[in-house]
Amino acid sequence: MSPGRVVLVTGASSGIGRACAEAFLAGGDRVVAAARRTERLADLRARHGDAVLPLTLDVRDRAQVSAALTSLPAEWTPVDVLVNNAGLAAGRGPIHTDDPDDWDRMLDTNVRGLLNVSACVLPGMVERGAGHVINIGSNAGREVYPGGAVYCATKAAVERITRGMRMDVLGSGVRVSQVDPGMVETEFSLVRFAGEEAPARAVYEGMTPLAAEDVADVVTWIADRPPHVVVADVLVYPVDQAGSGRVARRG
Ligand code: NDP
Ligand code: 8X3
Repeated sequence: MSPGRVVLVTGASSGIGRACAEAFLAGGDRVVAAARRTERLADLRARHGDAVLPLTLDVRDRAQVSAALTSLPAEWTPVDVLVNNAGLAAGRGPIHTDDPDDWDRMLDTNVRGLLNVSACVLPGMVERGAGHVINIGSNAGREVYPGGAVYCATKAAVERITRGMRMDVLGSGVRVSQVDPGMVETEFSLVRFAGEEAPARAVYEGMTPLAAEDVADVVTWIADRPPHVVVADVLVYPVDQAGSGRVARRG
């Protein structure tokens, strides 16, 4: 264990990101909690006080990300661990009827956003010869399913970036890992179905999905390995899932 680290979590206002923030805080780390919804971040701060630095930002906006991360208060630098978690899926329609704006949101958030944040944090890690980047991919990056072409492509891109990043920093002491969750019940499906509750709920009907905390357990376990160990990647499913679309449902 390495308590007292500064951990930057993107997408800390909900789901896996919020659970990661809570888990690192519970382990004695301090968390820079980044997302767009300021009020959610303020709630995290209210519950954990000085151990949380809320950072309102949109990972798609490179200038905003850069301004926010280059002006962190001195006591919040350097960032020891970066959890690149902010992301979303938008839509489940076939690609020929998709709204191209949804493609942009997914590509800009899941791929460019991850790069925008990494660009601000990784150079310092390499310079210091220490640090850990943990990217949240998905089983969707390892497979493709109908209605998921672009989302799956963004997560496949995350996998390529993780592997390439690990090669590029090789020898510096910086660690790069990836966690690929299967189905996790968060706000993910609500966002994917544009706020429609019935189709979002149906995704998890008759099966037991992962909880965000299950993924956070994996993320903190990876971060807590000794400095000479890098867990390259982990695929974590609920026991009711064995692949995209391969879900055991009861009732
Ligand atoms: P949630 O919708 O619950 O959380 C998504 C988080 O990402 C929110 O905190 C949201 O914050 C943040 N976010 C989205 N867009 C932006 C943006 N432009 N700038 C900053 N933050 C942003 O979903 P999950 O927790 O499930 O998703 C987290 C990650 O896990 C995603 O990368 C997702 O692809 C991945 N994943 C999810 C799985 C699942 O089944 N749930 C399975 C596999 C991977 P805000 O809206 O406040 O900006
Ligand atoms: C999210 C999991 O199965 O909806 O990455 O693609 S899935």
